[in-house]
Amino acid sequence: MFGNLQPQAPDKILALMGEFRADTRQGKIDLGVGVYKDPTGVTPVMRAVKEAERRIWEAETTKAYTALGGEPAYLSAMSRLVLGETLDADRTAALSTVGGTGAIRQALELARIGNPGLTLHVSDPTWPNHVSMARFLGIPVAEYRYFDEASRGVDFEGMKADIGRARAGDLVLLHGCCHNPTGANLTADQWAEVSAILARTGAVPFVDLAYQGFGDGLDEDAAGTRLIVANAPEALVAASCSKNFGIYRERTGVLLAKVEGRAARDLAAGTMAFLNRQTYSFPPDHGARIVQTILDDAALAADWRAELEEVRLGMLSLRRQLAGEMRSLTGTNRFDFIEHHRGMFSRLGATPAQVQRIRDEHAIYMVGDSRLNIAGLNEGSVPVLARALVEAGV
Ligand code: PLP
Ligand code: TYF
Repeated sequence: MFGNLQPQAPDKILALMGEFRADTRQGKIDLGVGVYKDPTGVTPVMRAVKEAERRIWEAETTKAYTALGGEPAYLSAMSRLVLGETLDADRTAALSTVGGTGAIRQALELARIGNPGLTLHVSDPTWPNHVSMARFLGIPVAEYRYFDEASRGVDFEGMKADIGRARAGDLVLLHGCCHNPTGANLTADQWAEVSAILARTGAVPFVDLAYQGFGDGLDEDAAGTRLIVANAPEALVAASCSKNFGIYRERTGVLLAKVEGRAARDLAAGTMAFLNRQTYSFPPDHGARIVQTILDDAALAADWRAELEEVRLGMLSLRRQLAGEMRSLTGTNRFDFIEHHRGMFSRLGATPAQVQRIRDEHAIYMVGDSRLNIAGLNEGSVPVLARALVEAGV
């Protein structure tokens, strides 16, 4: 049996983490994996998370199983964080999942039960796991145009033409904010246009919201998601708490399914809990409890929001500094897109050979497609990166 196993292609981003660790050069810079780092290079535990953990530890009297679909208080707190005022609780089923990835996996499984013939439409490019999970499940994947290599913005005409070809019952995956890997995002008007196209075709929006609070603010980053979910008769949202709560390893996420009414909601919720049972039974509790403790306590929530805002503003300031540095080194505004992109990532548009050269000559690690993690920089390393980019002829 096990003789039949084939080696699996490694995840390039995770492989890069290993290569960076193995590099013994002084002053090496990790701009690879999408994990937030503060200016000292540390991925901190947020203050509110520490405090919530203390309270949980003190109050917790049992480790008995919770609920198959997750704790209702967590589900309701996350539904409100994601959908805000637009939440229609009568029509929204929620599921606690193993991170945002678990929510994506369960969303694909749920959609496939609903429509076994569906195609998943993803942006070109997208987070590699979107494609690999769909393929693993045997779901056909179609790419829609998204990134405009010339402007490093969104090729919106191409995107509209391609998603316009999705059939009724297909899933169209949209990054809610902070597009991974490009950093290029839709404007509010463009979200509205996408929503109208989906309404015309009957394709179902599936929003991956992994960086709420990392772009323009918590509500701002959810605005596109809220609009598209409010306008669609049916929609899926996979939200991750890994980044905005900094609880990566706790594996905390939520799947929201907006459906046609109360009966459909109960049916969807039952099917979603069933999917948890078929995959890993009860979802992990600790991260969900942290998130719920924070969101349901006004003072803790305010402190969390303030710290998240510092993180967001820090990344924006690094974007500005890098764009400015590139302006003065190149004498052009070719790199201003770095300032316009949002979230942790920007795709620079360097060739694989240039990315490799920058790694070899400067020990600066970016993903092969020239995605860089802005949070891997600090004020001191921005000029180092800028010089390396210019030297490599990017
Ligand atoms: N979706 C995107 C676009 C991501 O970048 C990530 C990052 O890890 C995830 C989903 C899933 O995050 P996690 O499963 O760690 O919560
Ligand atoms: O894109 C990233 O870097 C993050 C982290 O298999 C990540 O989303 C990368 C690859 C992976 C899991 C998480």
